Amino acid sequence: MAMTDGKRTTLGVGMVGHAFMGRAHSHAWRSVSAFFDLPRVPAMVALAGRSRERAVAAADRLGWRSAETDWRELIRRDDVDIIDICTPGDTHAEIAIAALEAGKHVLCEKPLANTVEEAVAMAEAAERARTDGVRSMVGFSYRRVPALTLARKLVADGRLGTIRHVRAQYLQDWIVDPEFPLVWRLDKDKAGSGALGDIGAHIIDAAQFVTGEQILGVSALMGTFVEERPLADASAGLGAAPAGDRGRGRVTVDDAALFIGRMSGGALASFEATRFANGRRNALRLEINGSAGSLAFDLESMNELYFYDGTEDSETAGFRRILVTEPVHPYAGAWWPTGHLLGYEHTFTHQAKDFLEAIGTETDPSPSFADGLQVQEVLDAVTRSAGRNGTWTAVGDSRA
Ligand code: SOE
Repeated sequence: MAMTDGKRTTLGVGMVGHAFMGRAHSHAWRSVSAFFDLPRVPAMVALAGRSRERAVAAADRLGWRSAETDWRELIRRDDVDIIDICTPGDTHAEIAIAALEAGKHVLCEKPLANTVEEAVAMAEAAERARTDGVRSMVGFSYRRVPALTLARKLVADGRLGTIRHVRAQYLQDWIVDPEFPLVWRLDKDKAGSGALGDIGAHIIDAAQFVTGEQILGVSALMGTFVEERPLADASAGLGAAPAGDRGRGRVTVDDAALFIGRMSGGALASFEATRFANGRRNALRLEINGSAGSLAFDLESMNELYFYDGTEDSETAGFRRILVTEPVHPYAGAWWPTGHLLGYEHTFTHQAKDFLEAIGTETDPSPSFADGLQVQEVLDAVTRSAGRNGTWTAVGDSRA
């Protein structure tokens, strides 16, 4: 139930999970109304986590008013209007569908689900709830990097002409050490897949978001370089501490996934998602070449966008660096004076802002669960292609 806080109407948020993503989302809910003028402001009502002790400590530290040990309690509460799902993928479908059926707006971390079947059920539940004004969105937070939002605008404005090539990479190296423990992100039952779903999903979404085109078909290779690792505390995440001596277990997901694809506008695309790019900590890179120009972006320098305008005089033409911190740039004007940089956490604040705005203005937020399902279908096509030595696989034909 929306409540009035001073002049503005608040929306109660209940967040499930409080690890890496829970911390990032908490930061966003805490800061969003201080920087953006919103039709509805969030109230951080309650956080849910399985262990009471950890949930209470996390709620206290991250700024939540209360803690629950069962997500169902969040859904039952009248003071919770939004359910924010920050748990591993194996729980997304159950929580999201229950929340939507209870009339709560839902923000769900990516990838939307662990399987296409789950994603279909979620998209259907979202569509049913939508007719009652209940909103849902999937958390592809990198759409809210100002440089990538600007990249999309430049493509839409025709500054690149016809898109010929998309080159997308998401390079990390946090499990290069074979002694890095077997955290949940390396467990197929929990995570659905490895590098593919966790970071490949981001470049699939980013490439489609920026170009406005969809991936139609793929040929893929996937690999797991380290097949056994020390057992760890199952809830441990990125940067987990050494596991101690609990024995070893099997890695059941991919360490790396590579694929080529054809885009709906005719562009040829390549994608590489890996956790074994030694020295590359968190490099989401996108280069797009069009008939009239090119764009290049690297998340490790996330305030910059490189633009090549092929219509310029060849004497002075060349890639130029746009520092995406001007008031005219997406989201940037709400923060600091020109040239004062933004970071990873701001993308989640922008995501919260866009979601609250959509709820407040009764419009559909983007990316929708249907968009999340489409990315899930690309992930599924990649997995099926890799299982058949790279055989060309159309996206979406598993449901045909
Ligand atoms: C969250 O958006 C996320 O995809 C994490 O799940 C990845 O592990 C991280 O490295 C990028 O962000």
